[in-house]
Amino acid sequence: MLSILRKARLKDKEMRILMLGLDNAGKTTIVKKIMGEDVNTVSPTLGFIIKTIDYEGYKLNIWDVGGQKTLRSYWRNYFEKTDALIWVVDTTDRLRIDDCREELHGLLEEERLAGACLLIFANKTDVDGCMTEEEIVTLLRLNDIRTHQWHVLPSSAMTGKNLNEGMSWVVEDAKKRLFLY
Ligand code: G3D
Repeated sequence: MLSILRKARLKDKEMRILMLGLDNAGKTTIVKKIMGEDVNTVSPTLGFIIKTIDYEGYKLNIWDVGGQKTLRSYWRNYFEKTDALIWVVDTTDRLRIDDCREELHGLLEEERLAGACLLIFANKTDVDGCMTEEEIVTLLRLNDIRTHQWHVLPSSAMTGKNLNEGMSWVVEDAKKRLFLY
């Protein structure tokens, strides 16, 4: 049933994308940058924000859900009908990378996210001394992921690096899966 609904929505050229990650990773700033909004006036996401982006004729509904520890138990309320999951990592935050890995791997066990592809934005790569893509792959144990189609991209919400490339991967992957159901 879910796959039929998903198919119908893809035919309507509509996708539901959930953007998650620890707080301060840059989720809201990424959404703002993609939307062409001012990225210098971002305040922490306390609840959630839904933004609709028109991308290559697709309507992308992006849910930006707050990542503070107290809010993480609410994430599961947003899982239904998710086509793609974008996981945002702060590459300057070495102290919380273990926490970040545990939250990500926990999320991937969620049944309702089973059909979603996973894009990882290794964000804030404009900052000197940030973790490299290779470090992120190792520290988040991305090669252990067998349940989801995943892709990692170094990004910057400040310069816009790889944000369009990321959205494009998400759209292409969802389109491909349309023929698999
Ligand atoms: P969140 O929505 O994941 O909680 P925010 O994160 O989008 O609120 O961003 C948290 C802080 O990180 C913000 O700084 C924001 O400007 C900064 N930030 C986000 N993305 C990048 C990036 O790619 N590069 C750099 N250098 N900074 C980034 P403040 O100072 O407002 O807390």
